[in-house]
Amino acid sequence: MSKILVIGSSGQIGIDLVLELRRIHGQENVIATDIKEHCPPLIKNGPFYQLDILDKEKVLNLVQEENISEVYLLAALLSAIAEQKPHAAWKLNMDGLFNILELAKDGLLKKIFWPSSIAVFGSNSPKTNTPQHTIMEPSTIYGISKLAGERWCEYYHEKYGVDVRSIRYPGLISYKSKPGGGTTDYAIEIFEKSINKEPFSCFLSKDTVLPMMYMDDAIRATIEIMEAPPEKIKIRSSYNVAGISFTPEQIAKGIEDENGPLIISYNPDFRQEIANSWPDSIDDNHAQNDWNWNANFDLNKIIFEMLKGMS
Ligand code: NAD
Ligand code: AKB
Repeated sequence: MSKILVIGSSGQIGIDLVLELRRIHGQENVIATDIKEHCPPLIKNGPFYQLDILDKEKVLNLVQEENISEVYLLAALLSAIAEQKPHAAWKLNMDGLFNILELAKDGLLKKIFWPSSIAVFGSNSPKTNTPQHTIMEPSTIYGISKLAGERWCEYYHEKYGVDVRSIRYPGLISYKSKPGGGTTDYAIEIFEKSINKEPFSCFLSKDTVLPMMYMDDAIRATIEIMEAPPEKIKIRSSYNVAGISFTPEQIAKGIEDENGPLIISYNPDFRQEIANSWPDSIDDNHAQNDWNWNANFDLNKIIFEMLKGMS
């Protein structure tokens, strides 16, 4: 039986995704891999290997030895870290993708999932209800790498028939694993501070609106796009998907209503400029029409689930 490979499985999305894929396909059929040596306890219930996505030969060997047919490629440097290490980010985000696209082009993989981000948009894109097709001039190295990756995905699909599927995740909110160094990470840290009754210094201004999504919605979107019949996937760059939009002040108020007072100060740093260049909200009509996408979690539901999950 062919198996599923998750690369970058120990990160924020990887843990939740591996758990859900194993629930659907069986523990032994979903192989978790990460450059980090140790398997996170939550995904110790199935196979795990240390793997560097940039080690092309090792990736090829694993794909052949384990009879892999589907890859979820999650290894990347996110927006804030990528600004600190632009060359390393470009190398990982681009070469990692090429290594997997090439395996699919050579007929070794049937299907690939590769995530893009709302970071593909820039200051010249419409800010509200940012459409699927619009001006895209990202100003971060992360956004540039994601936009280039989207173009390569479409190219490999058009030229070589590679079945690659992608969504532009908004900022994701979850508790099973810590976030990996993005601009939207404040919306997770704030829960930790509220639960520990510690003061929270927010690195974005209180009125910064960003598109966000609860992890359960993101995992469902990922699995739904991968399970959709190929003819339904009309966009082979990456689909806009929307959850909800809120500001630091709005989420702080919602958390206080549930968990009591929070001492919060707003101290914007370099991440403010990144956030300012991103949309306020996303129009995901194409995902809704093509493969029936719809988010379930509003802000109140997210706050409830996060406080429950983290306590
Ligand atoms: P993360 O940083 O939490 O996890 C990435 C994982 O990749 C880490 O466990 C890391 O150890 C691993 N990794 C790093 N270099 C590697 C290498 N050379 N080989 C193998 N593994 C390596 O990131 P995440 O939040 O889980 O994001 C996963 C993907 O989703 C990324 O492509 C990211 O751009 C995208 N995305 C995430 C969000 C979000 O809010 N989390 C939003 C939009 C897009
Ligand atoms: C980040 O902030 O870098 C990510 C993203 C929106 O891609 N959460």
